[in-house]
Amino acid sequence: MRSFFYFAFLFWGLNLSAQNNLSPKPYGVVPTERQMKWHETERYCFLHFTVNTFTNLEWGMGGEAEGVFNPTDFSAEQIVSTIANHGFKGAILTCKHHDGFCLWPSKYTEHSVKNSTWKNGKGDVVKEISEACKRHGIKFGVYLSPWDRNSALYGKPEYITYYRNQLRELLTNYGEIFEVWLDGANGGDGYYGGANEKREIDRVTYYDWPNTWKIIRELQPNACIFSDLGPDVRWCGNESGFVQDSCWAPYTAIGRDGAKPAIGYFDERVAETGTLNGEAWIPAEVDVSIRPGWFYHPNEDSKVRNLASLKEIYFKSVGNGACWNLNLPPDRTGRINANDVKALDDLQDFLTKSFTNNILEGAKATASETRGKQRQFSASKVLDDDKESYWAVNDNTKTASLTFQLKGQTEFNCMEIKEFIRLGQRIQSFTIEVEKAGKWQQVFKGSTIGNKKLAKFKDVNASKLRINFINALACPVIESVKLYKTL
Ligand code: FUL
Repeated sequence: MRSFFYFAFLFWGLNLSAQNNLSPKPYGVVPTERQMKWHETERYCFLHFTVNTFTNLEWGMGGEAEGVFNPTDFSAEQIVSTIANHGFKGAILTCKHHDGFCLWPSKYTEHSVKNSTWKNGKGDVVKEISEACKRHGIKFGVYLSPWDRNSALYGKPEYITYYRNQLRELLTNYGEIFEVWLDGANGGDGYYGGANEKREIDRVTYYDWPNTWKIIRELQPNACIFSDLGPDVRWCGNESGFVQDSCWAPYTAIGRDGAKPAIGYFDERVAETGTLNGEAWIPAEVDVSIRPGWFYHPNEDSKVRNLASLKEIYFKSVGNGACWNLNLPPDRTGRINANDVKALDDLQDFLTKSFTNNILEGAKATASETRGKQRQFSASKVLDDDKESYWAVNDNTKTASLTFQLKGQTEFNCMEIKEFIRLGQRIQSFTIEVEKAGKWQQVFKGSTIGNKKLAKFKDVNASKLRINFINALACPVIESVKLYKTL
């Protein structure tokens, strides 16, 4: 009996290692663990809030009196519960915008909430928002503007120490941070401690970014660093709410006019598409405001994006493999305005009604080929809930198909496809077809897939459909496929 168990165990062990050897090798660059967690976050909110909220500006000059910051009914609870209750999984707060005013009582400046009228100088917006995020189980991120129009030091080497000291405060005192947002807007007119002049900096050398990134890694190893160039997450190249339908997480930034790419000075169009066979895994974040401006302005209360616009952004960001960072600017009371909440209600209603019923549940999946004829790589793996299982084909196969037989005729108009991106982004083009009277009819033609593709097409009624993977950089490896009838 003992030897039976011994052999059974040995066989199981051999089988396991054989399975590992059978898996496809990663193709090109792949995401880190911290980037995988970021991909799963999918959508989160920006909170633009500072003196500008009260002065009606987008970019404060830096000389604003601290007393200007005085929300009449600030509620971190209202702000964060609004975000969490609408399915957003994180919040990134402008702890300091270009005007230099700090929403926390920084030790390194007098230009902060500690000298404002709000809560008699005892308030700390960063603390309240971060704690509300914890209570609601969503992630918290910080925006700390590199450009500081208040600081007399700006433009001098000493400013870099000042900036890093502030970053240390934010990354030490407010719990786990999921993203550090580094803005590319830089240099120009400002108050600068009363000098009131124009200061330009060298975008390539001034900030010495690699050494600042080291501080972030040391203090918050799980935080993704966002900037025009990454290193973990890249700006999508526009503030209008999209990446291109063909979008790679792999990315090689290109400089402008033959110069070396720098934060604040690079070719934005490449950021919208990423780079086929790009040199690093740096997926795109789509940051866009729910209103025309980033900060709250009373005259924009009637200009909040409607459902059609928010839907479009969802499909063109999350549905093209990016994450969506939607800005909700708190108003002068210190809350999210009712008009913005109404727009979020409409969006959440649309998402819930559209994406709750996966039509492929209970369907049968078959494939043109299964890697090594092994069950672990079979077509059915795209239908299970296991994020680590996938359908794969043999190494030399670049063209393959997955066919789905539904239980009966059903109406649908949207397919969600996810590549198993831990092994790299591979698919370059695909089509979706449905069977009608024994003939295949194309309903969608797409290019890249990556972390998630939402392929949206006209309503169609069918019981059989297939995805043709037409071209890929390496053998297709597909984690999951879902099918919906969206509103
Ligand atoms: C830009 C800034 O200049 C805007 O004010 C805003 O913060 C946006 C998210 O990034 O670069």
